[in-house]
Amino acid sequence: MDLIIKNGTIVNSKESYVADIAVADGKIVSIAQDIQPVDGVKVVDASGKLVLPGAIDVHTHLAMPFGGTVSADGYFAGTRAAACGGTTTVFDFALQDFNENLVDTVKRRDALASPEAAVDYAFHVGVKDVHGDLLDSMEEAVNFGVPSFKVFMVYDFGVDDGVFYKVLEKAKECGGQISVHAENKEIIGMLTKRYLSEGKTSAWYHYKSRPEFVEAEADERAISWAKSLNTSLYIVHLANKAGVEAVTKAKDEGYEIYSETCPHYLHFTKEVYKREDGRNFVCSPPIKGQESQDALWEAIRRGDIDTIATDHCPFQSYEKDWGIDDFTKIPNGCAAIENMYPYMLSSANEGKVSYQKVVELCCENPARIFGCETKGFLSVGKDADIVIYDTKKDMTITKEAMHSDYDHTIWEGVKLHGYPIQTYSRGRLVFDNGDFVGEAGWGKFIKRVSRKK
Ligand code: DUC
Ligand code: ZN
Ligand code: ZN
Repeated sequence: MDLIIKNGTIVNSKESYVADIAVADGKIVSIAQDIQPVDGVKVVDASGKLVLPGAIDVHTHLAMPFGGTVSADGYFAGTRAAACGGTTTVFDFALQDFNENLVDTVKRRDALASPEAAVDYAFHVGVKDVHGDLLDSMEEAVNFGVPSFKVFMVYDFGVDDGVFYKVLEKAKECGGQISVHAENKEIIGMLTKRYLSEGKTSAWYHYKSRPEFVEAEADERAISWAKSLNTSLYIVHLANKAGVEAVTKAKDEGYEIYSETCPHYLHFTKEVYKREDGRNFVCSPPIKGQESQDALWEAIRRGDIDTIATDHCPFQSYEKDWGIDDFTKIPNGCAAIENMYPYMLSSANEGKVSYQKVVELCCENPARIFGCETKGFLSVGKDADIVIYDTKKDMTITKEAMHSDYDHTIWEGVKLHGYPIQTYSRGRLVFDNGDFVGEAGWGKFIKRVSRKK
């Protein structure tokens, strides 16, 4: 035995109770009342504190070439910040090159991540080319322990409807889980051209060119294809009310449709795009109106949102400034990797949802949907990815207090009630009272099980 966390309130999605947790060799080996330490075991008193599973952020873009630059957090900075926000597993998107086997895509990105990661990590593969036998390499990726793929309906690396459908069919056959970034590319293109030609170039027109229906229509279309194949589909960063309704309807009809939303859609509204610093909030899909935000919170409470993840993709101020006079030149993306779990837990502390619900959304459901068998739950045999949370510690988010490499954050000044005080990654302390105490290279590549297992 290496570590005992004593007297904390253990929170899983279905129950919470006071007990001790014992850890050996990175695993939880006992959860019981009054576990007695043996010589040399570190004992941490968690009386009055919550003891939570580490969060799993299934949506990040680290060191991502995008928008004419590369996102500001690489694998070390991003996972360091994750650890400091209680996130102990980070999923990144490995985007396929044209003509590249999908296992090679994973290996190419893993060569960057492996020496740098401070917490455990996994990949989804962003698919863009399925010609020849590349489609079959989806099955190779599943067998390699990477059973999840993403298609984009927008961007120059997006796929057309036919390719998306083929990918869905193949995933059904080989046990893959498909995620989709759903927005209507044609309408965005047309509206963008129109606004630019009218001299409407501020960040507000980023929202105006991608309003609610642009996302909803794509959600509905993507869901209808998954339904036609009776296969599963996971909608990333769901941000609009009509899309939520489409997900609810599909779930009610018995289809395996999952949805994820992100903290920025739950906290901010489209009004941020009218601010002088509106460009800093530019991400896609854009943040929507109050009605959509309310619908997201209601869907969380009903169980129609399955996961919270970040879409963490920060850029530096000078890069955001490229779009001062032209919203199309603003690199899309914002920071959140260190804020997701504290923000959701603070929402629980304020009574918006329960702590158990937050653990379900941020830990248990991501582990279940994406096949992380050893993560997301505090029970004997699981990895000792553990967060100690002080419900009484107040925190105001500032760029200085965060642990990323970005130079600004959209979360600046947001007040949280309660905050993580320690994070353990497989039993190793990686965050201690405000400080990162982990190391690059500690994080392991997590191979996962497929839906067909
Ligand atoms: N949206 C963003 O805002 N950034 C990264 C990729 C994406 O889909
Ligand atoms: Zn996206
Ligand atoms: Zn994304």
